[in-house]
Amino acid sequence: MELRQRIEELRRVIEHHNYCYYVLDAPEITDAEYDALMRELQSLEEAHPELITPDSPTQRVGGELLAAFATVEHPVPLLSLANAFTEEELLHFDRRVRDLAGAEKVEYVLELKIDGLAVALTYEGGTFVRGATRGDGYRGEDITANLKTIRSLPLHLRGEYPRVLEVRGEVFMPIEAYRSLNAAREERGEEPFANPRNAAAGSVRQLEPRIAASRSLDIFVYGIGISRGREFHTHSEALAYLQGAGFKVNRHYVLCQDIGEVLAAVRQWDPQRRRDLPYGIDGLVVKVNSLALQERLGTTAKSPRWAIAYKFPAEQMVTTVKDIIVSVGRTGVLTPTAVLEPVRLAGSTVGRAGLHNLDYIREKDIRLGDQVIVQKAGDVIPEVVAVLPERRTGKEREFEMPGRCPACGAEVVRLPGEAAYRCTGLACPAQLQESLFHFASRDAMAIDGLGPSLIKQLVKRGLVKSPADLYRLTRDDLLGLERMGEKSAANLLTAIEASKDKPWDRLLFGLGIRFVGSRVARILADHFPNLQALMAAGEEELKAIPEIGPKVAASIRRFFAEPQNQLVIKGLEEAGVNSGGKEEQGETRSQPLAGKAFVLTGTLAGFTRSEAKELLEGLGAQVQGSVSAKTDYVVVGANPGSKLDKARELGIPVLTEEEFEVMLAEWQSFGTSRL
Ligand code: 3BA
Repeated sequence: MELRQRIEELRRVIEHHNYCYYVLDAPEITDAEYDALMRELQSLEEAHPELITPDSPTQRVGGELLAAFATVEHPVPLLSLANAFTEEELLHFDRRVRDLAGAEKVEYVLELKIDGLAVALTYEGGTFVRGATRGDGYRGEDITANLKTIRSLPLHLRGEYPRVLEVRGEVFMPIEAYRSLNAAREERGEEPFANPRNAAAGSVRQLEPRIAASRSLDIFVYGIGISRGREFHTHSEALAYLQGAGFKVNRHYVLCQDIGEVLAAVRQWDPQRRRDLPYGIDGLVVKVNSLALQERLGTTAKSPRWAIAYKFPAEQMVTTVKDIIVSVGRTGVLTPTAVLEPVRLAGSTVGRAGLHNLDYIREKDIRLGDQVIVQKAGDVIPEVVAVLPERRTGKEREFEMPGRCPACGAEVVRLPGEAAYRCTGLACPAQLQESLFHFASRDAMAIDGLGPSLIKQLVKRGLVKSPADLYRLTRDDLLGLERMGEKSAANLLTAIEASKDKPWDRLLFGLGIRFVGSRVARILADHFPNLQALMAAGEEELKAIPEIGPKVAASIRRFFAEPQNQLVIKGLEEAGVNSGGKEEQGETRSQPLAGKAFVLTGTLAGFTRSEAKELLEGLGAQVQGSVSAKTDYVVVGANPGSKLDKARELGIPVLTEEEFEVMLAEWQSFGTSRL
């Protein structure tokens, strides 16, 4: 047989046996037979490396060590799910759906909510080409190499497939694998993972695919984000298709004729049945079955109106408060935390519980040494819900807020009208550490490897006094730190360097301005060409932006008015961190669209949103996050949102993608002909 043919046949056969073993859980051959096939393929590929393709089953393991994950823009955002905590809230959800639909009853699918990590998998021409984390829903990280190590993830779709298919699912670590991983970690003196979800997240985000490969991850898929070349009519049809295409679809989903059937199915999931599953779930998901109705219901800013997560009631345990410790946050606020006698609760070991502030401790009358009821629901921080005063021995002691900051010794004050106590130390290392940690965090500058213990050392040695100092660190600075080898130092410097090119809304979020979360940062970055323009904006101009209220506007002004902050920003810009580019930059180019404001809505087939934005901005236009009287054009893709209605209401010209493309070409040639 021809070599090429044999290789192709081996790949087909191996994939088939992967499917039987990992998806169907019904192997057709022995491990030894499987290994022999794999070895034959490996040796043929070794002898003919030119025939290796990225979709060969040999390529699941052993990708190159990565310096950092690339950012992936989600063409269709991965929205979040609204929550319901009671049956009443489910009934309310159903009433709203029926009202909006004008229907007597609505068909739903009830699914398990797998406690893992949401990912999007892209298949082009039936082949797996890319996988990304959900990230903030709009942008995630490219984790293709690590996802390929999951044997139940098909590298090729079975049967007929759409040209482009983007599938959404949840990567998780089975409970068994989680237990043995933690046992092994503890044996090596490493910190165990707090729960299977963290273990899965930590593994998927390993820069060393070989480590990810050793972590027995698995995946269930539950939805389709994009399908070009095939239409679906119901969610259950999509699930059936995904199953047929070779994916693992969780078998516990049920099609319900109305909300009554949903509630009956929900009641089946008592704590015992939940514990019997070999993987963790943190609730159930109710989804409208008809895709036409889903479309009509649409989405709110954050989540679809056609789906809701039902969270199981929190589990509770009794334990002892051994101590109450105080930590200092980024804004100097002192936060008390209860140190507990560790207890098993809702699938993880709980040793700490958040206590919010002194008022909370007084209100619940929590004392050192008290027996308390702690509760934990899903991934939220455990809390102390009540004290058991009848169990007091008289040895319990009241907690007092320290008068001086535990980190820097500066005076602690309580501002009038605030529940919080704050450290007044301008140079408080705890505040600095927290702001650096936030700056480096995933949704901000995503500097991998810059964790809390490293930041602590950098601050303690005076190497870093502000985020700008991170960009002045040298290899020698790092090599002088504890537990820092050549390789980690090089990786960290690469990660710091790479962070310079992040979109500037991340920098803005990373600065840690009060009330400026990642969403507000994105809105601001859509509105202003760069950080300098934002810094120059007055409070009125800020308030004029839809979604920016007076509190946020005042906080932004206050932050930028502070000379210390201006200095840090100058340092960041001098270090070459992307802050949206200099305004003068455009002056050398022709800018036929200078002064024009655009809004993009819906999914464009030909470009990602950021490509379209870049093109427009390159021509001098401004791309806004929402439609207002100041908008000049609205460009609509597939499934446009309420922005389209708003544009029509205000009589603003609406461009289809084709019209947009034609005009873009004209504008571009206009631009060059003038050069
Ligand atoms: N179904 C998580 N979101 C889910 C598509 C919607 C959705 C989930 C789900 C929004 C699970 C939020 C993040 C995300 C788009 C993923 C599920 C699960 N359905 N079964 C309705 O098992 N954890 N998560 N957004 N895809």
